[in-house]
Amino acid sequence: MPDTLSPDLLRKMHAYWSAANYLSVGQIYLQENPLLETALKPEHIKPRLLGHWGTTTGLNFLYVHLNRLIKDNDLNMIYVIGPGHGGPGIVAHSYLEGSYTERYPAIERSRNGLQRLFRQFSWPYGIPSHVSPETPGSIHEGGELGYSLAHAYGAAFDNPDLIVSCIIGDGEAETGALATSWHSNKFLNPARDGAVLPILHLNGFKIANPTVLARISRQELTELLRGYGYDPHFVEDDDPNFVHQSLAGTLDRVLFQIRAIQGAARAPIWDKRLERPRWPMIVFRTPKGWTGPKFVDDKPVEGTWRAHQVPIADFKSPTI
Ligand SMILES: Cc1ncc(C[n+]2csc(CCOP(=O)(O)OP(=O)(O)O)c2C)c(N)n1
Ligand SMILES: [Mg+2]
Repeated sequence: MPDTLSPDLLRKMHAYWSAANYLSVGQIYLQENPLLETALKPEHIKPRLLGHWGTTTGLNFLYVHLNRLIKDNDLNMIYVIGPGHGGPGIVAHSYLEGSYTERYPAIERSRNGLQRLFRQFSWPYGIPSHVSPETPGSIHEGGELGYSLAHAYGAAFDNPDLIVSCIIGDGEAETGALATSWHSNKFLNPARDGAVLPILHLNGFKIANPTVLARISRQELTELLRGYGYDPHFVEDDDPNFVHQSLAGTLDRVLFQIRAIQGAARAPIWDKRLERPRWPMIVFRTPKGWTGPKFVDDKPVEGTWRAHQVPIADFKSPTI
């Protein structure tokens, strides 16, 4: 099958993802030297480190790809994320897009602005480490995991032109609220309502533990999701180049499926069959803390529970 992304677009999207990831790490760690123009010193690092790296790079990846889909197809789409603790990533995108500076002119698009952007994160009188009302474009802050999918369906009802992409953490998926929200597809009318595209972020862990959905076989997970009434598409690997093409192709296919379901339901035919459609969804299986340090003090970090918050936390006794 031919690649969905041209080499030039792939390069640009990868660069955008890398920039968003850099801005995310910078917010978590740096109080000085935002462009790393001089060698990193302990005093450049914030004294109290707080933030969530583990979920952020995956969320950043999905954000860039959904933007490509929106631009290519002129979509009306919103982005609902269960793991709102990936706050630095969303702030990074808002800054890259220019909205952050438009709303907060002191956070300029310059070295000084970057320093302020980094410093304010998780800082007294600054901004919280989660997506919050201060984040441009944010319409609701959660905190308690479990409600992303219910909100996504709520946004889609009676909104026929809207597609709601909804990122669900695999830990979040273990909450009662989320586990029942899968069934909301039974209430979605493809003629009158918009669409919801659930994306299960299967990064394997929730804080310090593995997740159930990452420990069952792929067949069992497929059967579970089909049992909820979905058609799951798997995008999985740790090689960004492969995942870029795989996700881009998958997003094109699920959009085609959504449009086919809606097109059939909205066609002006008096005797159309009233069968409940099987809506597409995506299982996005990439490592927790993707692109971060593989090992710290001889212990594996990328792809493990250790990547959940700050992957390197102890700068008082560096071993390298
Ligand atoms: C109901 C609820 N329980 C516990 C927490 C604390 N908490 C914050 S992040 C997190 C792990 C989330 O794991 P997952 O959904 O897999 O997101 P990931 O960071 O792995 O992308 C937990 C348990 C919470 N916010 N809400
Ligand atoms: Mg997880």
